[in-house]
Amino acid sequence: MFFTVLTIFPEMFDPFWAHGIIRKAIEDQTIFASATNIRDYAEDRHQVTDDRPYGGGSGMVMKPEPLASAIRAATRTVPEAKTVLLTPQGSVFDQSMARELASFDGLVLVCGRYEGVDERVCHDLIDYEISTGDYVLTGGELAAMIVIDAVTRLIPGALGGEQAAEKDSFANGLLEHAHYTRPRIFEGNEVPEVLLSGHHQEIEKWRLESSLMRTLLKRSDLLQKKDLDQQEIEILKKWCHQIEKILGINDQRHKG
Ligand code: 4GX
Repeated sequence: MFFTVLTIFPEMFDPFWAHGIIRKAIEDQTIFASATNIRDYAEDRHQVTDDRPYGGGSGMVMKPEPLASAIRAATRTVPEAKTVLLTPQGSVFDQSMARELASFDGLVLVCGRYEGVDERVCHDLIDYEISTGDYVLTGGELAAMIVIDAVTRLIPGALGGEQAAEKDSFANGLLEHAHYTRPRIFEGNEVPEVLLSGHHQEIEKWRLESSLMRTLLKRSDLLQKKDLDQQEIEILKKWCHQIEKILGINDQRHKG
């Protein structure tokens, strides 16, 4: 996968490329990453990348010419690459979008600053408009890092041998189960007994129940979207039954 970032602050990406899974993926040539300064494509003496908005008002707009030249240069280098603009106006980024983007050979990520980008550039040269969430950043750089990070870990070989992208949150539409490590007792709190038992089938069942419970309590919207399998339905029905029993007993008390 080729990531090309277009930004007026390419140095923001130096520490991002230099750590952890991203660094390893670059070293292993699982990904190829670069950040290009849009200013390098400005033709005027002062290398200006912004201008005042037509119609007036405060703030500045990214000039179309340098940005268009930068995008064209990037897509000439990786012709199969898709272009992505990071903007609050985009579709909200999620794991399924990360999977879709991971299927391409290259991504050109355009980071806007100021009030935004001239509309004609968006219209003609951008394949995907993506928002990382409903809040306002000072520029698209952090959003581009989020997209690159989430996409990279889905590329085969990016995560170490035993780790696998299929096992974690959202791979199956559920939040991850609770995790524990040593010591067995921490500040008076014990690790659930079953995890010490070595009984793999029981452990898997406990983990599924933990996943389902956390998703139900913290993100019930995810459960509503999910296509539940038979085992998951059985667990939810069991809880439902238990809750109905408790409510039934309480009802009796109020009547009686
Ligand atoms: N998820 N911003 C981009 C400038 C801008 C505005 C319009 C292009 C079009 C953001 C987000 C985000 C703030 C980055 C405005 N560029 N990006 N910037 N949320 O808030 O991705």
